[in-house]
Amino acid sequence: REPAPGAVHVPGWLPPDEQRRLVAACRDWARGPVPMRHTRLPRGGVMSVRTVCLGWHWAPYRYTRTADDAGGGRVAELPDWLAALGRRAVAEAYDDPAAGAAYAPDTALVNFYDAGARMGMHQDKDEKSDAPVVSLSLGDSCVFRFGNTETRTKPYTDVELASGDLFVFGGPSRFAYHAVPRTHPGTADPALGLAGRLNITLRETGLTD
Ligand code: MD3
Ligand code: FE
Repeated sequence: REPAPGAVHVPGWLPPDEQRRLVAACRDWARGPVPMRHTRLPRGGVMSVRTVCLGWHWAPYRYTRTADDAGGGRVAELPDWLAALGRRAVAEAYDDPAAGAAYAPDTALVNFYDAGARMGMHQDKDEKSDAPVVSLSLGDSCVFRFGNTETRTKPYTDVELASGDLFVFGGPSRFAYHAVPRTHPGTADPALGLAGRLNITLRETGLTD
């Protein structure tokens, strides 16, 4: 399903056993070295979502290797198996093995949504690369709002994202505005053992040390 050029939604892409493996990995990453926490915004706000980063730390609005707000620790490495999962995601979403092979994500942002958490309309433009963003959803389903590249308002389309869904945003969709206006608490499969929603995004920062 392609709601816009370059934006491909693959419902149920991750089988249940791989979802459980990813949830377990997220639990591990949430413990540190830089713990999962609410991101503080430069103008004084605090995001309702909690985030842990791998590879590079996203501090609004740039990427660093260390997190100044969490004891100055260096974030954990991005595991090779997760980058490989991203390559497989791009290859399969675009049905293009070459696009998959060329994908070299160097950072992952893991977002956790409790029942009240949401994310306002924004663009992801802190990366110095136009490589696709890969999104994997786990746990509670949510409303994902996919907008346009010009404004943070209409036209947009609302898409339901459920556990195991893959979304790849590349090409003309890479810099589109998007948001998570709400989740649907309690909709996760109890067998997943996750109360809330996790989203993993893989990106290329375009940075080198
Ligand atoms: C479309 N996360 O971390 S994932 C984010 O579900 C973020 O946690 C949301 O937006 C979440 O920045 C949405 C889907 C997503 C991610 C990146 C995109 C959609 C995108 C970049 C460009 C266009
Ligand atoms: Fe985003």
